[in-house]
Amino acid sequence: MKAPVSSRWWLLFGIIIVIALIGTGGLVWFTMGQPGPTLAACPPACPYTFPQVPSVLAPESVEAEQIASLFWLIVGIAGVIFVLVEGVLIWTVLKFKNRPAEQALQIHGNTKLEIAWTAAPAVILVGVMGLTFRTMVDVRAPATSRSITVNAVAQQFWWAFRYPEYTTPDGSRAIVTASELVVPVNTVIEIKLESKDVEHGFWVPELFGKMDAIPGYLNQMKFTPTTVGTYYAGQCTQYCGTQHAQMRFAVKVVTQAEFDAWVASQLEPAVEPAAGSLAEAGKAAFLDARNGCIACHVIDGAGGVGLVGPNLTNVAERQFLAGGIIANTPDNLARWLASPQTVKPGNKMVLPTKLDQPTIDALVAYLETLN
Ligand code: HEC
Ligand SMILES: [Cu+2]
Repeated sequence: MKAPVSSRWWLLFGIIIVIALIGTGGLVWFTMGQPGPTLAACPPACPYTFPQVPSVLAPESVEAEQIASLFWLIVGIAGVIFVLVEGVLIWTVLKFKNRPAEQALQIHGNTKLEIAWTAAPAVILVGVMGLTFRTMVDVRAPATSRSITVNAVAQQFWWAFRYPEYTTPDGSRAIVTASELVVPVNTVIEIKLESKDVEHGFWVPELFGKMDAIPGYLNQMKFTPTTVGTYYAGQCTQYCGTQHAQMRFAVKVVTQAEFDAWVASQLEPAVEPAAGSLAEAGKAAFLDARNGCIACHVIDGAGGVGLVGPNLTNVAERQFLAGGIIANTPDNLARWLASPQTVKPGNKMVLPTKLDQPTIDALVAYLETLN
């Protein structure tokens, strides 16, 4: 004679479930309400907000579409199995539920059943593995249509994008941007992924699967964007140091005509600041070795040798600065130059001296002309 499950146990079970739900919900609500360190200072240094929350379930490229389809197929298979197993379970519970004064039938194993429930999952898993391998091959298949190559270079704590095929007529300079990858729609974008220091991860959920940037090793991947517009949010996905979470980047998908115009404007030589202007003083400050800029940055046509920091040749054309964390406005630029370590603690821009306000104003005026 077996005792039925006591109602006290049901009560305890219910209480645990309710506490778990309230706890999780409360935690999510609490963390969502908390401003991060950058937000606390906002405004004026408001972080850049991407128009769209990243999602693998909103694919906007041929490859992301293939990955999402695979996901839904596996969810479908798992769903059918779930319904079958739970159905049989509920059916058994109801049909064979404990009735008073009844001796249960004693069964010791059933070879056919054992084989069946070992073989069936194995067959299903091998099938899922096959589908996965096929998708992995598909998303990495060599481009059969028009393609462009971009070197994506990761470093603590920002991304550089170099377009080796788009150079000035004399071939002396290729397009280089930071934190912002601009690509034409319906074109295969071949990414050559490198890292300058530690391991980083390259990922835009709407556009392609995750891939690591490994020092000393060239990883390759591709994506074919299908929708014009939005800045898709990218994020470093391998912990790489203090500012890993603020190592963001964006992909902007434009029409071919817009892309051509962008290329042309990126390759134009910098406009020389007018004599006696504030921008001219800024250029002098940039080139002044005491301020350190030229040790880490390059502005084509002006100077600089360093490759530690982003190429600033067309910095005014970018939507945001410092790994996609602050909008590119004159105010934010001034805050950045006044104290890069306050805006992004631990980043690799360490100034040899603190800049005074007139120098900052001049530098901002100069950097704003670089478009
Ligand atoms: C020790 C090297 C170093 C020095 C010196 C330095 N920078 Fe930087 N700079 C960096 C690095 C690294 C970053 C990227 C920081 C990040 O996002 O993590 C950066 C970012 C920037 C940015 C934002 C660019 C972008 O696209 O995100 C600007 C603008 C800038 N620096 C201007 C200057 C100016 C002007 C000076 C001189 C007063 C200067 N920097 C001196 C290393 C340096
Ligand atoms: Cu990183």
